[in-house]
Amino acid sequence: AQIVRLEDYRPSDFLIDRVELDVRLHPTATRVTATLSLRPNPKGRADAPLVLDGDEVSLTSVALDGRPLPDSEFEASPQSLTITQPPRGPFTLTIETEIDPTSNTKLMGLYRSSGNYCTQCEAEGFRRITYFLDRPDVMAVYTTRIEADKDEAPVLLGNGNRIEAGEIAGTGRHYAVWHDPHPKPSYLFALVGGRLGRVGKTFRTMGGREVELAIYVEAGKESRADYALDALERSMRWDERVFGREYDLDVFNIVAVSDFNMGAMENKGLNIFNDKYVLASPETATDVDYANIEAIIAHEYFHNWSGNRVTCRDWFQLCLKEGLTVFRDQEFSSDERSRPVHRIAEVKTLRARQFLEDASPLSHPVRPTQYREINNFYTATVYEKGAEIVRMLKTIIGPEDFRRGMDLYFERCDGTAATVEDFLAAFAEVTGHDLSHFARWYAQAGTPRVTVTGTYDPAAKTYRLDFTQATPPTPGQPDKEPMAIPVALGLVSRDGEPLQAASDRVSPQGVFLLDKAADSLAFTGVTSQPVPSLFREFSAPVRTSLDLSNEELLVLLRHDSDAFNRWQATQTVAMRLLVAQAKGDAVADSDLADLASALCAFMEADALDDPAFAALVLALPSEADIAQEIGRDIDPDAIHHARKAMRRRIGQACRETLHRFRDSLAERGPYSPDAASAGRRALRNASLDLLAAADAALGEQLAVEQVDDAGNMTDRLAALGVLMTLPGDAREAALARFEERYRDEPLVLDKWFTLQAAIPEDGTLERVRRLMEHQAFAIGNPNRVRALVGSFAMLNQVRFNAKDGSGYDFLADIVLQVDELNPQLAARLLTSFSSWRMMEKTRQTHAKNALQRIAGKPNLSRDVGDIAARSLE
Ligand code: BAL
Ligand code: ZN
Repeated sequence: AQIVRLEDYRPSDFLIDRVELDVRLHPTATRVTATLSLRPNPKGRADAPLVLDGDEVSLTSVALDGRPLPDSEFEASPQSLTITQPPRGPFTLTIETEIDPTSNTKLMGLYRSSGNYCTQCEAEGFRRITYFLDRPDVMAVYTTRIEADKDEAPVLLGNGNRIEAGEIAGTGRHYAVWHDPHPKPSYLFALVGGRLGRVGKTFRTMGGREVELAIYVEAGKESRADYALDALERSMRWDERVFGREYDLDVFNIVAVSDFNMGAMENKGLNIFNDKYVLASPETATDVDYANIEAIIAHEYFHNWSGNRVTCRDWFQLCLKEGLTVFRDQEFSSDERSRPVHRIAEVKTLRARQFLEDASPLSHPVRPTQYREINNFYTATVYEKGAEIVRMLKTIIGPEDFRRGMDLYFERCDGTAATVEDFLAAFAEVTGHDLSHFARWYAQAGTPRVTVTGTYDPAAKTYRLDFTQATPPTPGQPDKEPMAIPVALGLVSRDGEPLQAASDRVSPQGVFLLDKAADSLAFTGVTSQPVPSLFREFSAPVRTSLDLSNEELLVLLRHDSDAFNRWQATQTVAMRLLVAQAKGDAVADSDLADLASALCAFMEADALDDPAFAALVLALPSEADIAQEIGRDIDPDAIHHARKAMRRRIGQACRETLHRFRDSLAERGPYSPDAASAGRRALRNASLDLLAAADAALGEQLAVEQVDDAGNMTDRLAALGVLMTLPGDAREAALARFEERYRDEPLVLDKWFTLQAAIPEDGTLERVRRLMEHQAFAIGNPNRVRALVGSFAMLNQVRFNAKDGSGYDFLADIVLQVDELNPQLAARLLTSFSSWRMMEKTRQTHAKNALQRIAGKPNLSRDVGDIAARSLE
């Protein structure tokens, strides 16, 4: 397939100022008339033909300035429409096309979900609706007339404000006209037509304008959108307060649909959401679901400025909107919830997804320089590492200059399609800093490793930290330059007393900038041998090697003022022991005992001060995290056994405390999704999990009781999850009761699919195959496929990586099957092979065979072909 390169970017030869669309919705033959006001781009080539993009559209007619064009003046195929000799001044082009939304299983362009019409245009879906200059630097003002059968689609929504609506007498049809005054790229276009319920409220902006907020959902589920509506209002208020950003239309609509490739989409004034990230009730959604809804509602809303008002020049700049907007939604959630708890959750995700990607053949820079299929670059690297870059920038320049830089960026780039350089220029200007070295974070792939050693001189009362950094080779980048790494740090005394140490290379905020391959930092006035607390709040997306003993790390658990590092210290100790055990190295029993007793002591002393934090401390690194840490010759079975044994050990050691938490944290009042209540549930359920690891019979009894008696989905699902680790009739009976109870709740049955797909037992693959026949499963629905097949591949380390290759073969079969319907979904599933080269030899061979079988299949989509080829490189 053709490779698109950043270095080949050139401005469009034509611009489109206005778009008038007339869309007559029909299940299989929707007619679209697009009237485009075009003009040559002064920055483009003179004498160039006009080449519009298309994808599976069928042309009915084309007219130029009202004159129907004869065949000799244009060339049309489903992929493009070329006007060979366009005028050299402004002109209008009227294009009539026909599309079939019902057979659109790719869920890109205009398609149907549960009978409703909806669109998804990012990245290149608009060209599946009409021929267009489908690139983000072509920004136009859109007016959209939508017409539909009144019964089939009583609700008609478009971008911007509704300016007209009416009936078409005698036809049973009606229409609405929507106008969006803000110029936008085609990827932000959206329309919806369907039978939908609505919840809404009025929001008054900081400038005093009234905005009608509304969320549309499946009729009968309106009350489940209340939390999302509340989150939207809080997001709007927060963006005014923290970034000074005000909303700019009279309405803000959100529509939830059940067939959606992504989490949600930030179309101007008309966000379209995967219903998983809108619908919630205590009976159907967990605390994690509520937190995700809050974060994603905020994320899409924040795009109104970081993405829509300022958009991307080209798709290589995707991180410009995504990394920045993830950073903004993370900050929002941290302000609404507990900052350290949220930071730990962010870092867990970053390591599980982005570090994994960066260590795989799919590794790429935050701003890639080439792609075959842009859909494959909506990655953890672009999103999560992209957010870390913005966070580091703020850490380095400080919060005041960060805000001034953001203001300048929004002001200067408003209404434009910008680049990463434009973003950095705003901060360089307000600070006077040269950010060219820092910019390397966008260009250089791979996770840097920072190695630190500390030396104490008691006579001189000095302490020295020696740092080195190195970034491993990644595809296309064999040699790496040093990065600009902010190290937030402090020194902790062993007895918990404050240490008055000074270093002139550490900023007043406690940040040292490591920007060379090796550097040292000296502290004076250090009166006792300290323990360094490095990368506080995870100040940079790096791996670290520290020469600290387990004992010293456990000092941090007790005494560090930085909550993130208290958690990190425990994780590091647990990881060391788990890796050693999984590799078959000798592990001293006393080391295990020390970890267990440190955890028990921590729980006795501190857990109830912040139960959410305590639950995170109790959670051991996942099997996938351990595999990543080992990095080569991985045996997932050995990892599974090591982790299971450590859970048992901790459960046994802390049994009494865990029992006490079960009682003292029991739910008293009605369910509330707030962070403090969620934290108590998290600790209580983490206690159940460890108790069950220590005593299966007791665990089964407690878990069965909780599955049946729980007053909310969080507790019910947590208990059912515990039962997944305990084979037997009780588990199967609980699963059957759960299925019966939620048989009409697809989003809840997804959770039921996921739990079963992750069971680390021999029979799981058969179970997954059986569940694919379940009435609730649908191969065309991304949520169902991800819940069952995706969870098997991503969560079930033992069975997906089965030594006989059966897990890989299964996934390959499904990827090929899904690819015929929905290439984006298929390609996403296929990324679960990304760490195949780290496996031991037998598994590697099976994985390679499965990948080669996929790569060799004729007529693969570009999405799957690209991932398969890069995975094998
Ligand atoms: N722009 C695609 C969905 C999102 O990141 O918001
Ligand atoms: Zn986004």
